[in-house]
This record gives sequence, C-alpha cells and structure tokens, in this order.
Amino acid sequence: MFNRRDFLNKTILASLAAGVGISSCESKPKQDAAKNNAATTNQSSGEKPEATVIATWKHPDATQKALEVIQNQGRALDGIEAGVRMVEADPLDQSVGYGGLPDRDGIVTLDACVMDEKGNAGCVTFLQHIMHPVSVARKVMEDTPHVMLSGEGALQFALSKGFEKENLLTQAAEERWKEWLKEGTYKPVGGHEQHDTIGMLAIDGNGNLSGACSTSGMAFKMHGRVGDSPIIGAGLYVDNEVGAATATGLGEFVMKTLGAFLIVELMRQGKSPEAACREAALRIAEKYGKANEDMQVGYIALNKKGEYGTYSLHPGFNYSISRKASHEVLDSPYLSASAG
Ligand code: SD4
Repeated sequence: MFNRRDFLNKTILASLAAGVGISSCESKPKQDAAKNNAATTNQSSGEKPEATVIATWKHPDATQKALEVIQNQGRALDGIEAGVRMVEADPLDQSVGYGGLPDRDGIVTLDACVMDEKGNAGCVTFLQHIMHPVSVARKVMEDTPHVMLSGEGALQFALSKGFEKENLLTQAAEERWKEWLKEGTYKPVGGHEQHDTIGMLAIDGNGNLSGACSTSGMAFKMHGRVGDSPIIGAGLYVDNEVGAATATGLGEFVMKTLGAFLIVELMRQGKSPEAACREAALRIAEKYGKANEDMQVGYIALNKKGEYGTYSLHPGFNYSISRKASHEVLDSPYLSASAG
C-alpha cells in the first residue's frame, strides 16, 4: 500500500542528502499578481497604511482575530499574539501548540518567536508542556535581557511567569505517532507533512510592523531538533523601517539561507514583497534544488506601505489575509512545479 509518510521519509531524506535539481521555469496563480499589487496605502499623501494581517496557511479566523485586536487596541504585536494563540490552542492544528504532532520519541516540543516594531525579539525553542509558546517568547523579549531560551530553561522561565504545565499530546496526535512507529523506519522525517505552522505578520494603524511564528516543527523529528521557526532572521524577521517576513516549510532550507532576513533586505533594496519572497525561494532552489514536491518552503512578506506578497517552492502553499472587513485565504505563486 502506498504510504505518504514513508514516501516522505525516503524521498526527502534522499533529497536532503543529494541536494540536486534546479528549475528555472515558473508558474504563478494569476489572481495573486493582482492581489499583491493591491495595497491600500496612499504613501504619496503621507497617509498611514490600512491595518493588515497576513499569515501562512489557512488561518483566516486567526488573522481576523488579530485584525480585530489591532483595530481595538492599536498595536500590531497584541493582535498577532492573540491570533497565534488561537491556533496554538486548537487541537485540530497538528503543527502548532496543543495537538501538535510529537517528535519520534512521542514528545511534543514547541518553537516560537516574536519580533516587534522596535526591533526587539524573543524566542523559545524545544519547549515542552506549555500551550502558548508565542506568549512565552514575548515574555522572554519583554522581561529578560535575552533573545532566546531553550528546553528546560524555557520551561522553568514559563512556569515562573505563571504559565501552566499541560499535556499537549492529544489522542489523535498520539495515534498518528503510533501509526508512524508501526509503518515508518524509526528515523527523523526530513520534510513537513502538515501545512499549518503559523507565521503571522501585521501592520497597525500607526504604520508599525510586528511578527510571530509558532510551530511544533516537523512531525516525528529527532528529539532535540529545532527548525527555522524560532530563529530570528530565518523563520521571522521584522525591520520597522522596511518590512517583515516569515516562513513555513522545511526549516533546514530556511535556516541555511536565512530566508526572512534575506527577504527584508531585498525589500530594503527596493523589491516588492512578492519579488523578495520569490528571490528567497529561488535562492533555495539554486543552492539546494527542489528535488520533489514535498520539500516545500513558503514565504510571506509585508512592507512598510502595507503591501504584501508571497512565494513558495511548489504549488499548494496558501496564506490568509485580513484587511478591513475582508478575511481571505489565497493561493501563493510558486516556482516551477517540475521536480529538479
Ligand atoms: C520547521 N518550518 O520546524 C517548520 C515546519 C513548518 O508547516 O513550517 N511546518 O521546520
């Protein structure tokens, strides 16, 4: 019987080892080009941009929540934290927080980070038992002189801040892990099976940008593996003078190319958010090949004018965007569908 997980184990590990195949032809959903150009700002008249929230994957409830908080309370970071917390608490999302798929030892370990409009940053990696790593990351940013806390130290810090220790392994996630143990060889999975890690960016009514990213990482990863999502510059970067970017997908590719930082720097040089995301995707393809369609990486970006753009290595990446009273899920443009 064809087993997708097994297929991923083999093909992705092989591809990571080989790192072959570059394709230059591209495919791009037509509706996105129009959407991405449809910024609602009026910079020439000096007006502030419309509050906008964008997130990886299909999380329109989370972007809506974030936008509502921004519209009521004003600050992008507050909205982002509220939106990401919704996804972290959702047991049906198997890539984030409660309900996230465990590592290969059956243990749920979480990674998250936040970055605000002042360039402050906070991260937690390899955190266990805490449902809201995004809020712990924010506490690291606001209440310590550090940027990153990890593992047991992050847990102790969270407990000292009043977070509760909880069992995050749902029955459904445990069942999937047990199935994987039965069928798969006991080794780390090189690619992500789930498509719902949340990276969220927002600009508020004052024109300030912030971002956050939260994930349980790759399903059935090696115990101790940390991906791109909590790494400032890889899974998330915000520069309030320029723009913000975040990533999802195979974190090893994103870390090796410092994807989010690269995108912000490309925007600094004048590229649109979409063009910057495309170039960062192309960087991965050129350096490491795309090899097969399960080695997905998706980028989203938002600039200081409130313009947004996205790009992915392969078809299948989508994103959620909330602005005014509109909350949409749209398909991202992508590099060639052909395997390298
Ligand atoms: C990671 N980038 O840990 C994350 C996984 C991911 O949707 O985005 N999954 O590599």
